[in-house]
Amino acid sequence: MKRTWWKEAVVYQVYWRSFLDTDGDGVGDLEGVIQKLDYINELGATVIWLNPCYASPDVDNGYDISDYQAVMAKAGTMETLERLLQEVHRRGMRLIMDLVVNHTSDQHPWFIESRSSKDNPYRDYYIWQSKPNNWRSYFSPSAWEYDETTESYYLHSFAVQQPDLNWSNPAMRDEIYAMMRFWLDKGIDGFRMDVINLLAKQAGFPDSEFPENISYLGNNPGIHDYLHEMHERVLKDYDIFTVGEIPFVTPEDGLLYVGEERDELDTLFHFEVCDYMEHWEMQRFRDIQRRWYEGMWGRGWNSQFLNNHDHTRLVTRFGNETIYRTESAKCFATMLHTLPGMPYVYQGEEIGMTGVRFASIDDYEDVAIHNKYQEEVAKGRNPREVLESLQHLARDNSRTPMQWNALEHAGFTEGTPWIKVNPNYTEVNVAAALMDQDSVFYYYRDLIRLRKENEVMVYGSYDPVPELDEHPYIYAYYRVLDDEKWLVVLNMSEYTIPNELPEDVRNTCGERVIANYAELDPAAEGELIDAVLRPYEAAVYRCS
Ligand code: TEU
Repeated sequence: MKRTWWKEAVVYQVYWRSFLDTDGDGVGDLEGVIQKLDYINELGATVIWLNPCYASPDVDNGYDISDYQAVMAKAGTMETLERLLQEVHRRGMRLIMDLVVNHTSDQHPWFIESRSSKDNPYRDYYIWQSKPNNWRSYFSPSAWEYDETTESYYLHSFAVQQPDLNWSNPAMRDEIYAMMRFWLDKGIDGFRMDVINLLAKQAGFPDSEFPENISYLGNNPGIHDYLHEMHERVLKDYDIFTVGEIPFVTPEDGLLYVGEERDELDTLFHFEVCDYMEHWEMQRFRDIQRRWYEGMWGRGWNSQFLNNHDHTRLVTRFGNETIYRTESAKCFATMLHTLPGMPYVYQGEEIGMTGVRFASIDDYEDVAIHNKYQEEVAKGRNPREVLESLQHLARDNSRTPMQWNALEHAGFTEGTPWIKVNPNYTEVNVAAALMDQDSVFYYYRDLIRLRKENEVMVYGSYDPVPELDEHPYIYAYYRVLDDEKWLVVLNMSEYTIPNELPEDVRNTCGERVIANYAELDPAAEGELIDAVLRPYEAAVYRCS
């Protein structure tokens, strides 16, 4: 298997607007990221993924770009971004940025030109039809918006203010490739590619037969031509890595995007867990891991994450944010960092930050929840019930400000935060974590350090312990590389349960490498030492 620097990476995702505000406007900024690089470096992350900071009207928090080669004023200046890149590299880390080229902002000059007349040279930079089909957008009932000026409808897979680019137009593609080179020539180390499989639309825009009338297939015809061209025209000329955000794909589909011989992308986020599992489902998760491992291992590379800026925080969604917040945070961290594929740490995950339940829809900031709330209330549904139905998975759960300390606004800003701080910041914050040797932070740091020192965590095979492969709570698997064999044992529940590891396994895999509970004292516990797994107990053993 080909070894590369990025396969060995641990990526830390910085949602800069919620990371640290240094100019008092209540919004995080790039200067704030620079000021916290030593913190990220102390954690041990090797790559930083920076969410979009390009010029934008900010309808969708930077995912509606009006100038790909300028920096959004609230984030800082091009000089700040260049200094951030220098400071990241000076510490031996790398920086990847978002590539958002399925759509632009409706304020992008290209779209302003395109909508001005049917014969404008930029008309076909976007997708115009004389009538809509039944496609839904992610953020509204229809993916089509009527435009008076040219009496036509334009496609927007997301907000109305995010018109889809027409990737069948080579002139438009040329401009995207030039923009990519602009950033790569500055020295960035790759791209996270926003909804990259949506670039190709189904020919003729047929009505959708899918649930919710979504239009997206995992592999629309043409998508691999575009990505292969992108690789040939840009990507192959740089020592970078690319991760595609690719919803709606099976492992077989996924391999078409990231297969090592495909010359397209390097790795991907699939969303079989985060788009479809509202709460933890052990057997379903195991099945997903098995299919993606069997479908890709040795031929393509997977990514492992359980939250990001679009998905609520993992301890709230999948773990236990009340009684066992730190134990479950460490348990899920052990899983993410020992499964095959590269792990991503979303800011705040490393201190066990939780989701929120704001009392009013007015406390939420995300265009997605506001559109959905209005759509549902317009149907006559009870507003309180609608809000409660949306809170669990609301994207704002992960967008509340980073909790640096127990001071006002969690030390995030000296102004008024753009979004409310999670009220638990007085207990859950970085300052408290750094003073507690048993904190989630130091556990993440130890996991990441282990990964750097042990290739088995990166390149080892993944073999579930057969006797436990259907256990409702215990998730146990081996990672094997050459003569190094590790055993991972996780109690993915809030219960103290019998440890059903087979006797011979316990006898041959007894050397603890890392664990989230102190080892039981053999003298005090006698035979009990192996008899139980405590709530969210996680341990990694070296096997002889
Ligand atoms: O999200 C894409 C997105 O929302 C869907 O693909 C769906 O959420 C997916 O299956 C992942 O769960 C990206 C950005 O991450 C998001 O912040 C933007 O709002 C969106 O694209 C539009 O650019």
